Amino acid sequence: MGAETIRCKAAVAWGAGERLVIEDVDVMPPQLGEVRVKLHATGVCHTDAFTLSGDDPEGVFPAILGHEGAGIVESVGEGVTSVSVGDHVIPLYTPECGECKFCLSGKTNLCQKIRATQGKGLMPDGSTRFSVNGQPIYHYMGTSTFSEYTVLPEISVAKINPAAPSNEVCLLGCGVTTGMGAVTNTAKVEAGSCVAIFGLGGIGLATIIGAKMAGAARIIGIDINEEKFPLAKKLGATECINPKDYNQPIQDVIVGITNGGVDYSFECVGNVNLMRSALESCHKGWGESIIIGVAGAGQEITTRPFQLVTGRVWKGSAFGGVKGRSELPAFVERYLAGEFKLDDFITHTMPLSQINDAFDLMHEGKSIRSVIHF
Ligand code: NAD
Ligand code: AHE
Ligand code: ZN
Ligand code: ZN
Repeated sequence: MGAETIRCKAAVAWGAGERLVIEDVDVMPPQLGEVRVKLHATGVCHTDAFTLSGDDPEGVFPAILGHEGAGIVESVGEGVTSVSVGDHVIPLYTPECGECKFCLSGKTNLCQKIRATQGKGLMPDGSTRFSVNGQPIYHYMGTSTFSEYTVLPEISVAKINPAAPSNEVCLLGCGVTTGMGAVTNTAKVEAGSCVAIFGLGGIGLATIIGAKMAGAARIIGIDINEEKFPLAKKLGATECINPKDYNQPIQDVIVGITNGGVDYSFECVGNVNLMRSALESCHKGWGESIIIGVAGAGQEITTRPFQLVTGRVWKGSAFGGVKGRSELPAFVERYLAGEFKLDDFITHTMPLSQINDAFDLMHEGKSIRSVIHF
């Protein structure tokens, strides 16, 4: 007999700018090529707050947000072959079908197989698996991890070592992988490099870990909240600076203290002015700036084209350029082997019923990551 609809608790975003509401949500069984996952834990990433704010051009409501989860496969739909009931998985907002033009290119992790429907808050067949009292609720980033149960396409889960603790490796579903991957997969930072990291939240701190692992000689952390500095230094920042302490543009400060600019910079905030600063902090001739932060609808980046003519490079990175199904399980193994820690990121834990606190803490600058446990 096939799986039944499950009624469970989920945090529903009914509208932009509203607080989430814990609802009894009906979660349909997984359909062809889909799996239903029981979440054990989920982190709260700034991108969830970004979409909830109404700034995301792809934001649709009502929706179940959340994209940084870990859990176990509860049931599988017809035709599913790569995962089984009981497998431990991390949901992927960047799937990996292995057969689309993007997957086959060898140049990107941005699988496009289901991107169109995912961006509309729908499953690949154009419908939704969530409802409240019969009203359909949209999915989010193909993952919707702020729910006790969620449904995902099979290509949107990475099977991981069951020994990994979900309450920590959920952070590999977005923040930590994004920062580490941006260093190794996107920038390909070399040993001895000089690196500047703008924004020392979950993403920036993971970028510091990646830069230290890559052997960067100098890692400059930049944030307007100095409470972020001690952890940044513990993780590997060689110095931290607050742009508010200077009466000249922060890029001029960085160029001045680095003998001409950094080899690599990373924007981990989502502020288009800071993206310009990050680019212009780069060394003439070769410096590369990686945009990780997500900016709102209508925002655009600017710089003098001369900055690029003279050799600086602007790049972007989504999920750290990491292919989820083929590369993420190895991140879990490296974590289990003790190569890097995740507990430093977890400043708060709470049950789903208190998820709004996680957003408040983020906006107050008091958290790195809040982890919701189910
Ligand atoms: P966060 O809120 O934890 O951290 C943001 C940090 O930026 C904070 O420490 C804050 O004090 C700092 N900051 C704010 N304004 C600043 C300024 N003007 N100058 C310097 N520092 C400033 O957020 P997070 O979860 O680390 O996410 C960071 C950004 O990365 C967000 O835009 C998020 O949407 C984006 N993101 C992108 C990807 C991707 O794949 N590209 C993945 C995850 C998150
Ligand atoms: N929907 C937004 C863009 C949001 C965005 O850039 N998302 C990142 C991941 S952020 C994770 O915390 C991403 O992966 N982008 C690639 C993609 O295909 O969405 C908008 O501006 O429309
Ligand atoms: Zn995220
Ligand atoms: Zn693909």
